[in-house]
Amino acid sequence: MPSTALPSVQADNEWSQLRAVIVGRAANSCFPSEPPHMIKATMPEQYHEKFQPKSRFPQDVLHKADAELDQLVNVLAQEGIKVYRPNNVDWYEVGGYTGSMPRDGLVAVGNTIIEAPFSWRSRRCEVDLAYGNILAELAKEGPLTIVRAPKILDADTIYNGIENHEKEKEPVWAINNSRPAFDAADFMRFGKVLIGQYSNVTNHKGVEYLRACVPDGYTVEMLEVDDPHAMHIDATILPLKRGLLVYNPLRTSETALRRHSVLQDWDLRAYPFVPKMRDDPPLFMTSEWLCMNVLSISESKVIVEEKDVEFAEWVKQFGIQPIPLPLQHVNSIGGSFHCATVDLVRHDVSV
Ligand code: ABU
Repeated sequence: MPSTALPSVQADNEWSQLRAVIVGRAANSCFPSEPPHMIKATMPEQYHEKFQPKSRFPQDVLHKADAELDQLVNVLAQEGIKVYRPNNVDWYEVGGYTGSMPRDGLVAVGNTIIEAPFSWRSRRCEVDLAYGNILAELAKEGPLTIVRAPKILDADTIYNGIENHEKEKEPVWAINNSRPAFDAADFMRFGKVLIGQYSNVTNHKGVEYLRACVPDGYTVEMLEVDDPHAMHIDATILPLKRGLLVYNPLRTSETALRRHSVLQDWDLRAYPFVPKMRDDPPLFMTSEWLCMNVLSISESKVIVEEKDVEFAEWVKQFGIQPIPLPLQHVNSIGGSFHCATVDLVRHDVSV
C-alpha cells in the first residue's frame, strides 16, 4: 500500500503552501565573536563595539524575542503547519551566537537538506547543537538526504591575509576563498533554480560546493548585487509568489534580475519606499530593509512584522493577505521571519 505520509523534507521554493517548518529559539544568544574586520564589513556601525567575545544580548530582548517566536509557533500551528523547535543551547558557554536564525545554517532543496559550511568561527557548532535533534527526527520520519558540512579539522584559513590587510586596503569581502563557505540565507529557491549572492560570508568555493550538493536537476545561479556589506540575500530579493518578485533597488536592479531565465517573465517590483531604521529595540545586526524578510505561508498569505505597516499595505495590491505579528526583539538579534525559520515541506514542489 503506498504511503500517504508527508515527506519530512520537500521544498524548493519560497512561496507555495507551507506544511512543515523550523522556528528558532533566542534564549542565551550572544553577540557573535568574529574579527573586527568582519564586524565592520557586516554590522551597523553604531553597534560595532558591542561585538566583544562572550558578550550577551540584553536579557529582556531575549525574553521578548522568545515570546515572539512562541507566538509565531502558535499561529503556524493554527494554520495546520507542523513546527519543529531547536534544542536549548547555552551559547555563552560554547562561544556561539544563536539558535534563532536557522535560515542561515540549513536549506531544503527538494528532498535534501543541506547544512551551510559557515564562514564564522562562532557558528561552526550551531547546526549540531541546535538542530541536530531535528535532523535526526526528520531522518526517522521519512527518506531524505542530509548533507552535513565538512568538518574543519586543522586551523581555519578563511580569514588568513584578510584581517592583516584591513589597515592597508579595504578587502572586497571579509573572507578569502581558501575553503568553501556559505550561509544558506545567501540563496533563494525558485523551483529547479537557486539564485544567490556572493557576500562577506559566501565565497566562490562555497558556491561550487553548494552546486555539488544540490540534487540532480537543480542549478545555482549568482545574482549581481551592489552591496559591500552583503550578508544574506533575504532583504534584497523576495519572491512573494510564483511570478512576482520584490527587490531592494539600492542593492540590485531589474536588469540584473532579468539575466536569470527563470525570472524572464516575472513581474519584478522595486520596493518603492525606503524603510526606517528602528532603534528600540536596536537593530544590532541588520539593516532597515528587514521589512522584506517575510515568511510566505502560501501564495496569498505572508507573515510580516507588525510595525512594517507600509509594507503590509503595499503587498495587498497583489492579492496577498499580510498577517502582522510582533518580531522586533528577534529583529534586534539578527533577522525577521525568513531568517528565524526554515521551511521543510511546501506543497507543489517541482521535482
Ligand atoms: N539576515 C538578514 C539581514 C539582511 C539585511 O539586513 O540586509
